Amino acid sequence: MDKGKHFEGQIGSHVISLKTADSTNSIAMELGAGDAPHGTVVVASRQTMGRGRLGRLWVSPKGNISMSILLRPTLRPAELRLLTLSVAVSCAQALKKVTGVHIGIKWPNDLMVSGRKLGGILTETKLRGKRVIFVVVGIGINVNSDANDFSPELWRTATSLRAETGREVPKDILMTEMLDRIGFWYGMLTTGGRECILNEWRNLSSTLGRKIRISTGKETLKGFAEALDCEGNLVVRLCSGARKVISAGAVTMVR
Ligand code: BT5
Repeated sequence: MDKGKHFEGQIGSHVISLKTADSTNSIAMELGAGDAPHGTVVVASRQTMGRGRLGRLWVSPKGNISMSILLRPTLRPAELRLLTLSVAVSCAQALKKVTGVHIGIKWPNDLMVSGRKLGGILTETKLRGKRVIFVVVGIGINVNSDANDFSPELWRTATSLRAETGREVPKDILMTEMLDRIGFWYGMLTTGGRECILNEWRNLSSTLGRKIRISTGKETLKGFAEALDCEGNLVVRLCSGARKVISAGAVTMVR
C-alpha cells in the first residue's frame, strides 16, 4: 500500500452500493483482507445481520444508512479510539448541517437526539502484532425509518431523522456530507490535530457534566462524567469522591 496516498479526499472515491447485505462491516472486512484501496465505502439499502458492539444486533431496515469505510491508516492501535471519536464528530456535524437536528454524542460514540439513539458506530480492526493492517468503521443512522420498522421496546429508546423533522430526509446528500466531514477529520487526525478532535467531541458530548451509570462488563458504577482524557477515555468522579478512568463501557444517564 502506498502510504503517500492517505490524503483526505480519498475517502469515498470508491463506493460499493448494495441493495441488501448481511453486514456492510463484514463485506468491508473481507475487502480489507484483499487489496481494496484505502477509503473504499460499502453501502447497503438494508442489512439482514447488522451488528453492534460485543455481538449486539443492529436493526437496519430500508430507508436508513448502513455504511462501512475501509481505512488503511498509519496509526497505532491506541490511536484508533480517536478515529472512532472523529467519525462520531463527523456524523453529528453532517447530520446537523443537512437536517438542522442537534445531535449529541453519548460516550464513546452513540449519536443521540433528546436521549434517544439515532445512530451508532462500530470500528473493527485487523492487526498484525502491534501493526494496524486495516480498520473498518461501520456507521448506522436511522434516517427515514419509523416506529413500524422497530419493536416497541427498541423504538422507546431509538429515533430517526424523519421522526425528529417530520419529513423525508435525502440519504444521498447526507452520505456525501458525512464522507466529506469524515475525510476532513481523518486528515486532521493523521496530521497531528488530535486535540481539535477531542475538543470538538467535548463540544458535542451529551455525557460530560452529567450524572451517569456505567457498566464496564465487570462492574456497574455510578458517578459524574467529569472529562474526556487525551486518549478518549471517560473520567468519572465516583460517589465516593474517587476518580476513575474508563476505557470501555455502556453509559446510561441518571436523573
Ligand atoms: C452500535 O453498537 O451502536 C454500533 C452500530 C453500528 C451499525 C453499523 S451499520 C453499518 C455497519 N455494519 C454493521 O453490521 N454494523 C455497522 P452498540 O453500541 O453495541 O448498540 C447496539 C444496541 O443499540 C442494540 O443492542 C440495541 O439496543 C440498539 N439498537 C439496535 N439497532 C438500533 C437502531 N437501528 N437504532 C437505535 N438503536 C438500535
